[in-house]
Amino acid sequence: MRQPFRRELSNLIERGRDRQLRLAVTGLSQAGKTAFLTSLVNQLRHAGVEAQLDLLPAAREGRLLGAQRLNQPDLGVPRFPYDPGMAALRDTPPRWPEPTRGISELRLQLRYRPAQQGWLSPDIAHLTLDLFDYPGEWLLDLPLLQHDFYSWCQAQPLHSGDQRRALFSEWLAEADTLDPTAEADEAQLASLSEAYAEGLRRAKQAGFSNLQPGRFLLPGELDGAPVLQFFPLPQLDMSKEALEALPSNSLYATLAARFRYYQQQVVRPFYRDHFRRFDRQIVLVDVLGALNAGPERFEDLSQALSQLMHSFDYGQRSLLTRLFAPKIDKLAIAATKADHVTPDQHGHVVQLLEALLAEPLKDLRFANVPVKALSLAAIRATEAREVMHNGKRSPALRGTTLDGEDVLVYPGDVPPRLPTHDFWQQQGFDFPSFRPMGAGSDALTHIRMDAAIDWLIGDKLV
Ligand SMILES: Nc1nc2c(ncn2[C@@H]2O[C@H](COP(=O)(O)OP(=O)(O)OP(=O)(O)O)[C@@H](O)[C@H]2O)c(=O)[nH]1
Ligand SMILES: [Mg+2]
Repeated sequence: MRQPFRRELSNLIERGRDRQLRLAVTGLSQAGKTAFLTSLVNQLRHAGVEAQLDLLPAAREGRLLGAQRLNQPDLGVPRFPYDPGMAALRDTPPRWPEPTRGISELRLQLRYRPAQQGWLSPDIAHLTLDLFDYPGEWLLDLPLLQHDFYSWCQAQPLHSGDQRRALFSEWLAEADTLDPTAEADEAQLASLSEAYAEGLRRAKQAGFSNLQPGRFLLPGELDGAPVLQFFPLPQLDMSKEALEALPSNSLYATLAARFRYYQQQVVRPFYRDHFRRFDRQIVLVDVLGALNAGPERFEDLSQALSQLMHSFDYGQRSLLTRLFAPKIDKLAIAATKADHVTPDQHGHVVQLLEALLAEPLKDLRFANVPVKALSLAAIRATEAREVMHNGKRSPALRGTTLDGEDVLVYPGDVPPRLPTHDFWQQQGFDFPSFRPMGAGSDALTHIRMDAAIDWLIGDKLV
């Protein structure tokens, strides 16, 4: 194809696609996805008026006129509960939006004035943003698609870490003695599956992240269905070939068949319908929460995220992939809830996030995908203050705890690298959970939502 013609065609396609962007908001349970989406809609809806979006040039220059919600493409999927979320935030006292129990979708149309006015360019242009929300627990299942039953069993951290092992102790005591060649006993499978699910629930409660299968934690319409009656086998002393040659009524073959069914009938459709076609991505990580929770859970989060990032297609878009196989060509990684630490610590939070995601970041660099790391608070719950301590000014945070107590705290220093043994020994980091700051009818107050929005969609608003 001749060069000028090719460029022209590419521009045309780019302009066509530009009007629509699918943004993946990725994060494990409680990472802050719903808060991010609620704030995103709120900021963009207030963009033309009182939202504080100075780091987003289109808003700063007064070209971003606002956003409205459109009917989403898939009428079978519930709408993202923006209004209930805002109602909770505007309540007295303000409350956080509810944890997510199922999938919901959202289509936003942004109106803006293009930066450069030519005789062919329109006065007003539109960008449609497709977003969706889901329970973080279900996201944990995406890495399961890369496995067969044998490799899945081996990939589960069943014996690693004292705290984790203790949470699964009842299940492990029986599962460790199972003979994969024995005939499957339905009653035993049902009770062991329930014990495994109970272990996962306890581990989630204790702050662990790397928990599969995710539907065991939040079954939705699958509650009680036999497809959820399986678990990994902790002791596999035989070769894969020998195990796979076992008769279909053996324990191994029965569990493997249920695993396959779960993978193909539950996880694959979820992936196919919602996770395949994205243009941009923001990965939200509750780094500070993990720091608060201790070394074992911190390491567990790092592993869960590394596995997860293999589930997405990254790479520069070519003419063909733009049309037929969209890839994520730009992403942001964000440490959420940055208002849990004083502003002087924000730089360290970003460095720590980069250290936590070191492995996936290497792969992304190799694929030449631009990545920006930042810390943000989608919905602020604290204000930065200064206090006099021993005659010196020190930074502090003022907020209201979930129990309604007004407090002034210094949560501690954030290490700029993966925490050392000494850091964990000193237990140097602690903070309470805060109530969100009330919003009234104004835009929600945030930290660096504008920087995140600019990185993710700013280039489409020129
Ligand atoms: N201080 C502060 N807390 C936040 C912020 N965003 C979220 N949180 C807290 O984190 C909790 C979880 O946030 P959600 O947005 O519900 O998390 P999620 O990723 O949607 O979680 P699931 O729906 O369970 O997957 C909230 O209930 C708040 O307590 C923030 O910007 N600042
Ligand atoms: Mg949610």
